[in-house]
Amino acid sequence: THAFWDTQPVPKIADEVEQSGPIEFKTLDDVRKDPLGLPGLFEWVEIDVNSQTELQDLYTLLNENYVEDDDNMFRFDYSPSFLKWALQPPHYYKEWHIGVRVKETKKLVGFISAIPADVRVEDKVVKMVEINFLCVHKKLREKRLAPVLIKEITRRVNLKDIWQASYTAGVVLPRPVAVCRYWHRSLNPKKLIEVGFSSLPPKMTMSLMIKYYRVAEQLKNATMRKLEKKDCESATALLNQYLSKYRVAPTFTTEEFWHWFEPRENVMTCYVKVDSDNKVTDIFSYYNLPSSIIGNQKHKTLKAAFSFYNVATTTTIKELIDDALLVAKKEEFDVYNCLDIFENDKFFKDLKFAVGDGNLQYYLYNYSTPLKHSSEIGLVLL
Ligand code: YNC
Ligand code: MG
Repeated sequence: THAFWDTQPVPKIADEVEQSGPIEFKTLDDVRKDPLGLPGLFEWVEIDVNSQTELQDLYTLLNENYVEDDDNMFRFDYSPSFLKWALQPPHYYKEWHIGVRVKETKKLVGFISAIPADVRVEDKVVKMVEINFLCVHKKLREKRLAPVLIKEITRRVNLKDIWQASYTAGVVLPRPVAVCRYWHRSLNPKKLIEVGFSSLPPKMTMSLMIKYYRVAEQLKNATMRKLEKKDCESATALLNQYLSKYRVAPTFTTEEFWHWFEPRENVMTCYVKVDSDNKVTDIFSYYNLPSSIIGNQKHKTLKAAFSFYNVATTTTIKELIDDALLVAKKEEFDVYNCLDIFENDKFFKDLKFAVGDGNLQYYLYNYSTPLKHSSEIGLVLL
């Protein structure tokens, strides 16, 4: 049982869901106007990510306390510039960047965020938020602070007349819309073995391993280049068209598209191919999310690229991602990670991806819809 989740508008694990739609209907009159109560030692704050010191506080909280793998060997290390980008898309609200500080010392010990997004579920575009970066300091775990953070962000989102949310988590809660898996493509096998991310199979030598994972030297799509502002209208149209074939997928305005895909050093890489009329025909993109390597003397950081949105029309998805691997290798990534959403399982085997351990669940808040296969999901959350 789930003392908190059983009180929330989400389907029960055992419910039969056949139709899509909201679970409960409320109006602004039903929403409390004052913040949830916090234990007396703590206070609510808004984190202003445009302030260097507040951004640094958030960075440090997450760097020391955010998501780890099941064996506690690696912990996500979202950079300050990544966090600024992730939290400030068009029409973001600063009051949705919620912190909890210790009153006396002002130490930041909790955080949760929401950003606005239009996500289509089956045939309906739903105005919702994406929830991310829920974090409670390690010393304050299992004291039921997380439900307070979730209820407070829900209240602040509801105050803007928004009643649905999407989020992903490694834990199983009531109730997943899809159960997905990461696959990993080694780019720097020697380092991945040294840090315990991968292991040398029996009868394999390090030099054979290095040779096996070598990437091409030339782009398969020789004319691919970085996305530029002038590509935006055409690229947005191409991406929205492509996303229309998935059961759960966002829709992007041109403005949102540019925010999410504009090349940003050490944050976002996006390449496009254009035809003779300057129309974008193919896109690959990935974001830069390193992990801290916990307790390794030689290596402190694992440099990981995470596949974002890709569209292939004049090439195959396999050749397109092969090009992404080449660029990621040039940018000195150690590994390229990719969920089994979209049509991604078409290229895993050929491009030498290996399946990861642990699932990533997709969720919707206050919206029920039948369970989806991972390949029906067209949404990437950071
Ligand atoms: C989780 N990840 O089940 P029950 S993902 C949601 N998402 O409730 P306590 C979670 N709920 O089962 P702790 C959750 N993890 O009793 C736990 N829960 O009903 C539930 N880790 O609370 C859990 N970040 O405070 C239980 O647990 C209750 O101290 C227990 O805190 C949890 O960002 C956490 O993995 C995750 O920092 C904060 O462990 C802490 O353990 C931590 O006693 C490392 O909480 C970092 C980490 C989570 C990353 C993410 C998405 C979050 C989605 C939250 C749900 C949003 C709902 C929609 C809201 C807007 C609605 C509108 C409109
Ligand atoms: Mg707690």
